[in-house]
Amino acid sequence: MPTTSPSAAPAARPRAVLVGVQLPGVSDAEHASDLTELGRLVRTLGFEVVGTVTQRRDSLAAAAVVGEGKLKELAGLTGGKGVVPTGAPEVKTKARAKWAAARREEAGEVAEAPDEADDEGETAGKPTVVVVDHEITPSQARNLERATGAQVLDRTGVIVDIFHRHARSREARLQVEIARLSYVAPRLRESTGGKERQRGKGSGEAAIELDRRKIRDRIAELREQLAAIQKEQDNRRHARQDQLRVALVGYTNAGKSSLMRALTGSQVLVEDKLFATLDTTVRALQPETRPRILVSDTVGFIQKLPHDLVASFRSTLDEALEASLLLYVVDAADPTHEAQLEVTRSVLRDIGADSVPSKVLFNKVDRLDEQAKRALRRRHEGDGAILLSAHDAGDVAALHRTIVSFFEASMVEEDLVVPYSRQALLGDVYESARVIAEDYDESGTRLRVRGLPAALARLRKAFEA
Ligand SMILES: Nc1nc2c(ncn2[C@@H]2O[C@H](COP(=O)(O)OP(=O)(O)OP(=O)(O)O)[C@@H](O)[C@H]2O)c(=O)[nH]1
Ligand SMILES: [Mg+2]
Repeated sequence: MPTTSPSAAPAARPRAVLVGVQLPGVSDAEHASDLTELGRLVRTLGFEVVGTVTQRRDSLAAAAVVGEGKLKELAGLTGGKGVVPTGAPEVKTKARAKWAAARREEAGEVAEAPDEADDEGETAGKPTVVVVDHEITPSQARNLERATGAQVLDRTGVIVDIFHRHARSREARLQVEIARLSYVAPRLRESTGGKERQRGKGSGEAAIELDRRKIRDRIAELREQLAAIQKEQDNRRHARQDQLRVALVGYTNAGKSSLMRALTGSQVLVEDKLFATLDTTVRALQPETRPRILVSDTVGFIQKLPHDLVASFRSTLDEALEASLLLYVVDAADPTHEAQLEVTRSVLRDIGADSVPSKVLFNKVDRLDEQAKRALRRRHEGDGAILLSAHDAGDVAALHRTIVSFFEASMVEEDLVVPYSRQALLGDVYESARVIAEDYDESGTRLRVRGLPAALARLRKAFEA
């Protein structure tokens, strides 16, 4: 067997093969774009995609996702035997052992991508990871692992791992950890099934039960911590309630954070990676307006986002729910952008944010030629959609004006009298509304102000108290 020289090994990234089943009702184009997206997810995890195995089937094969013939083809790539051994002990590979060990680690780091250098020799150069574009059962995963000799991940597993790596804030970390443990727990029992059978009933089973109980306890503990943090954040959000707020929402990698930077001058992370942002950031629109407008950047969406993950990011999305204006950011240069917009709409519908006024922003138009731009403009004529590039200062300034005029339209003008006994509240008035004229008489400071009805109502109440 050829061996790679040690000097070449450290630079090499682990190789992965993608597996997709084209189910009835899924068009060729949809199937292809699903796999393209899976490839981007897998590369975001740091793997190199070296092949794709697809099959048209009525349903996923119960044993190992794909049929026997395809399984052989897949195993040919990874260097496995290509058959599912019935009742035989689990195939032991280094990748598999590492994977299992990491999965069993109660709350530690996620499985590292297998180190290429370790797998030199019989599997040198061969892909060590198989990624299936569907949610698969633990037994399908185990069978695939046995047949291919590779580590097997499904779409959910990949997304959970990306989230785990990208989570920065304490809240995001807690959310991801809960989702990850929920994903791991049911798989734990099955993935160690081979060992269990080998030893017979007894120690193996007890150990797994212990692991699972530990995981359940850990999840409960994390949920408590999360609840405490979220209570704090709810309070903070509540305090921002009657402020002017706009949220950037949309598919992952659409350019939300880039627009956030351009609109607010903040240094939020922008990366050509999926799920670069997992935390909500709130900053004031720049140049600042009176009253000021707050902009929030949010976590991106993706098709087939696992339900657990949606649930764990619920509080992050509450930010969107409470905005007065939602900007749906779309990557116009992505051929599947219409489908991506639909995913965004459906997630927001699910959380009840579809009644919030919104505008669609077709971003990255600098990457479109004139013809494509014209077609896009024609398709969205009259629906109020905006074509722009986050990298174009003129476009960003125009968006700034659009946001300001949206809020202007919902603001009203009123007179407010701030009694002399309440002058300390003047600062609050200047924060929450725009003061057009100021005068003084015996009752107090008389102000002509412009602001959102809710903000003015709150101020008036404060003066009376
Ligand atoms: N050419 C071009 N690239 C853009 C534009 N806007 C964003 N990008 C690039 O698209 C990639 C993703 O941008 P982000 O702003 O991180 O996207 P996001 O929506 O915040 O992504 P997530 O946080 O991963 O959901 C980066 O490489 C950006 O530089 C644009 O208008 N034109
Ligand atoms: Mg982002």
